[in-house]
Amino acid sequence: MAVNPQAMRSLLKVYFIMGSTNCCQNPENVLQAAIKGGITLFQFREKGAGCLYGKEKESLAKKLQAICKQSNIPFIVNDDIELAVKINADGVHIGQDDEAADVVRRKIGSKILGVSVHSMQEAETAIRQGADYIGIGPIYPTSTKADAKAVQGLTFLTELRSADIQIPVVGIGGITSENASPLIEAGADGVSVISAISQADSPEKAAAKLYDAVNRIMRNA
Ligand code: 3NM
Repeated sequence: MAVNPQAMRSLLKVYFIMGSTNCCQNPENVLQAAIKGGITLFQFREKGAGCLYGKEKESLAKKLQAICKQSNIPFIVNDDIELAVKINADGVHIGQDDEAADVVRRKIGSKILGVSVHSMQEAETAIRQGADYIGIGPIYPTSTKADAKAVQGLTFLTELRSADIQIPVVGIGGITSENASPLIEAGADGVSVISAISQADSPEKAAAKLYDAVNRIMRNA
């Protein structure tokens, strides 16, 4: 673990994930609007048909990183540990098909480390190997990730919290401001979204609505 769990929990509230293929507008404008709306953390995830590679990918990463820096929003890189280290990102997010979390932890030092998990065993391993937070999903049906696993609803999240696993947790998959509340009630520290913000007519308003939805439940908790 490299980040104070309390600080990590606040950062997870509205975790926006995006790459160039997720946007119908210029990604820089989308990110700027999302920040205005109140996102708390950003992940650069450049994946899927038509995505950028090499120098072009790095160039977009640096532009988005600079936008995050201006507003003190930590900038996380999905999967590409080399890129994260090269541009001195604030953290990385990895899945189960990537290198083991302890190997990644050694490469990134005290940067934020997030790991996607789908079972109790994967969660325990991620925690032991130094994850700062875990991501679980898909909570609801999503068409954004082609190889997403079966929809799990709140079952796994509820199981995790009943087992008294206290690591910061964020849910992902099909989340919108309309369906975010049950997730927070079930013990998630925040929501991560791609299309709810990146495909919105107003990414700023969409981010603000998500922020309100999450905070409304947290204040009542
Ligand atoms: N990971 P949207 S679902 C990137 O289940 C990603 O691990 C998932 O996009 C998982 O907010 C997903 O548009 C896509 O549904 C999330």
